[in-house]
Amino acid sequence: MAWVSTAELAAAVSEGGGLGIIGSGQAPPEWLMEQVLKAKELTDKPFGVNVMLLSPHAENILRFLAEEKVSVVTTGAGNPGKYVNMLHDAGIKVIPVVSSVALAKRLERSGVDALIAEGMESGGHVGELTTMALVPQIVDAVTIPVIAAGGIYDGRSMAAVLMLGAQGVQMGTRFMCAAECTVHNRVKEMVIKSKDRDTVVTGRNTGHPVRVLKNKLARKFMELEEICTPGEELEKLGVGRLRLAMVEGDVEMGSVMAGQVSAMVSGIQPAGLIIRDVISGAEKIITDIYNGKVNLQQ
Ligand code: TUI
Repeated sequence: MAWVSTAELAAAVSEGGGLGIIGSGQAPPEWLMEQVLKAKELTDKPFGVNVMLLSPHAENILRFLAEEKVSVVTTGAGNPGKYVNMLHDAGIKVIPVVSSVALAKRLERSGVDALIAEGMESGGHVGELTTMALVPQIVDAVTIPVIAAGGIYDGRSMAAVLMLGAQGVQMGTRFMCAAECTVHNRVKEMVIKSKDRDTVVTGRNTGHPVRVLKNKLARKFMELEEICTPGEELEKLGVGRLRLAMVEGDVEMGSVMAGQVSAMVSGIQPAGLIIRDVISGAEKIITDIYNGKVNLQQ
């Protein structure tokens, strides 16, 4: 959610009853510092920051976050094990995103507070397993709380992952079209127009597969991958493409990272309303089940 989940969206999510997360991606530390200070002005509620561990700025950003004492740090695209003690000493909860059971177990041993199990339905950097298969495997492998991500859009999907043993959900794509989200309007329009098969995973042979909405850039990647272009060349083509889409609004030559539930987003809604819709939808389904309205016996 780098360049998408800025201070405005994170604060609106926290104000709306969720835990807003600022995405830092590959942004320079100065940009993130500004965002954290802005979020503190916009809300008194707890919020967090996601640190993308492949970023050259990851370590500096983590040191800054320890000084600023944000409530929560989530991490993506790597193993944050060596930073856990520093963040805990600052009173920060550490919740890494994982896409495999092996890393989940390793991180539990490092003392992290919870895990986000993210299936390959999600946007951006993806693993190999779907949410449906990954979440119960991680729930069975660890004793710390598991938050499910990837493919969560509404009360139905939230109820489904709670059934799999998750204790909460992380949602990105639906919040791209939150009223408070500062992403470029052309990106919001593209998400709203998208259909079920409009996302694709590119970059598998760079070792960093990412799910994006299909556009000219994605098609270029697919062509180059077809002729086995070396990973380094593809990496070069990808530099700066996320910001180009999300901030500049170039939805043809930029990288429009979004999850498979993009197809379900049909309009702009305030973040607080999105949260209420998801929670009340899940509550209704679960109440119906416990009241016997869903009867599995013949
Ligand atoms: O991180 C994400 N989503 C992202 S990061 C990103 S920017 C990017 N830039 C260059 C190359 C690739 C991506 C866009 N979207 N989501 C969380 C996530 N983390 N999903 C999967 C993982 C993950 C994958 C492997 C976490 C850990 C991991 O293992 C590393 C290890 O050491 O075993």
